[in-house]
Amino acid sequence: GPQRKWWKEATVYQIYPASFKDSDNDGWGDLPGITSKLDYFKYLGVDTIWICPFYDSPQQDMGYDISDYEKVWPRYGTNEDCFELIEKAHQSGIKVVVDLVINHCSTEHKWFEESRSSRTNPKRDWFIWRPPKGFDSAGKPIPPNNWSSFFGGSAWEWEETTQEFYLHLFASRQPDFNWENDELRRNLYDSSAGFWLRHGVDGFRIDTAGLYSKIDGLPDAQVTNPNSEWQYPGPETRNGPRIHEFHKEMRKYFEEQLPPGKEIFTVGEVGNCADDGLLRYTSEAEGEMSQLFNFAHTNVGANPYFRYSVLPFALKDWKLGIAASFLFANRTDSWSTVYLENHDQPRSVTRFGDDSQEWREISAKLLAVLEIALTGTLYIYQGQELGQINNKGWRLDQYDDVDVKNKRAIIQEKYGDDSVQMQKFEEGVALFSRDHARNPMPWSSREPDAGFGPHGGQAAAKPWLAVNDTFREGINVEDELQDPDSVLNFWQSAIKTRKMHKDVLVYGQDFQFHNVDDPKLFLFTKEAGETGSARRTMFAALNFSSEPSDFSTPWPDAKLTQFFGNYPTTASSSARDTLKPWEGRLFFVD
Ligand code: TEU
Repeated sequence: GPQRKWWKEATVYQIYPASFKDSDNDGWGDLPGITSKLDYFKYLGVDTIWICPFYDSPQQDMGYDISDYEKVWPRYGTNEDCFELIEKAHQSGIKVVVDLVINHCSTEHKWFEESRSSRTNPKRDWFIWRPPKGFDSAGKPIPPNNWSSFFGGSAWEWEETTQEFYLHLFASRQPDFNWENDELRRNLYDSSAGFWLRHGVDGFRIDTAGLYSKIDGLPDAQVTNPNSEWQYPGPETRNGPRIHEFHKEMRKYFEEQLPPGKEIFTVGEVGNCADDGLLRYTSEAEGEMSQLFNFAHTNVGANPYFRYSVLPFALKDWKLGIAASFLFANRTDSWSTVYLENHDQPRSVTRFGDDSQEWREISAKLLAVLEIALTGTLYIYQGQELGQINNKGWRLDQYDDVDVKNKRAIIQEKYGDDSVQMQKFEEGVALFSRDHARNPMPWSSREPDAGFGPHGGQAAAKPWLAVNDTFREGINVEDELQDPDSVLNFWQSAIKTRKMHKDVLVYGQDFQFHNVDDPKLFLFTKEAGETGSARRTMFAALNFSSEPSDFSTPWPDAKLTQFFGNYPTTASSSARDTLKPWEGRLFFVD
């Protein structure tokens, strides 16, 4: 089986600093707020935290637009606050992973300010500058190619001063670095990663890890959206010709910074990639990254070219997506991840469970049963452990995300506010907006704004984004701590179970579906150990519907022993039985 490593067994808790805990009453979460909750992580049983970007930034894209890699954004605290957080976390046995955002920086970063100042500046080539293709009849410069930005519109921004465009795959103030430049790469590794490695971090989540090597000549993208002037540059930007070389070089740089004996891990956000590429990125022998996030299962039901157009999907599509996110690593020296939520995804109960009052808790627990049973490093996103759901009934103008704002403006201009297009967009945003994951964390049901800020007589500052109203209906830490049947306490026991049976739950191999076509049931087996007496089989029976469903095991004579589930365990453990609505059970097979 796979080689044992602390970072394979870790349960990682992802923190969105803006929305976790506001310790100084300015309406924004901060690093001291995170430090104040170390006991909460211990209670839940997680052993690693990943903190989204907290570096200096004008916040066009919530800190993914960095103006200084080596400085904490003042609203999040000081560098000393960060060093203290790392030290105290380590004292509590908690590892700290930080975000590495290196496809682009902010236009306010000093390197870009130099680069844009003149065509002959020594840092000109650190970014991707191109002359216009020509000028239109009105004298307007035409971008060098037809690429669209992920956040809408052209991926090129015109600069009057030097009469050239710069490339930005994301927002207009997130210029892409030119990774072809050796000097840029060296400086980038050292500033973005080296600085924090020297201050004791235990790993990196590598942002947009597949996008650094653009294909030569930056050719036009294929037309996938005939309604738009700008096209999504998939093959032109993803997993490009030099990407593996870059990752090897970067990994080598990391190793050089580490004190002897210290082992870090990296998890790359790769999104879309064929299996051989996924293997290469994560193979121990290749020495690139430790593990990656694939989007196969989170992209289900979303149009790959426009995430706010909702597509129908069957349970089978999702099952296959989930398997695609880890099966590539089976019986290899690669490793994978298990996640359903992050700061770019809506709430998993709304998306893959049932967020009605009747089924919310039990379906949230079912998702926990599924996740602890999958092979890979497990990630939980803040609020997921509470069974948080999407914001309900929000108007479009309540969303803060640059992605929603930009695309709304485009639809407004093209079709108007009362158009069918806008109505469809609104429906898509209600399901898929990233802001559903970004509300302040609900700590309490009694305090203003769910206890996000500090208390004790001070008037609470308005949080940067409104809280989700569900904190009044029991979805908050305080109430859930007190309720033994809460989703929070269920997650605590789920994490314990995963650790107790890590041989099969964390490290198990040879995952196999049973009746993969079944529209309600999600049945699979996995194996711990190799062959012979050391081999142990587990069977998972999960009902993704609000009706009771009969299931049978793949083997009529098998004796099953249930070791975990989200309803009280039944005595009967025969090879045929009925699952209650949203019920999940994990068995050993003898
Ligand atoms: O996301 C990169 C990414 O692939 C996004 O296009 C993602 O699919 C999108 O957010 C969905 O709308 C990373 C970060 O996770 C995201 O928060 C940043 O906005 C983005 O990079 C730019 O740094």
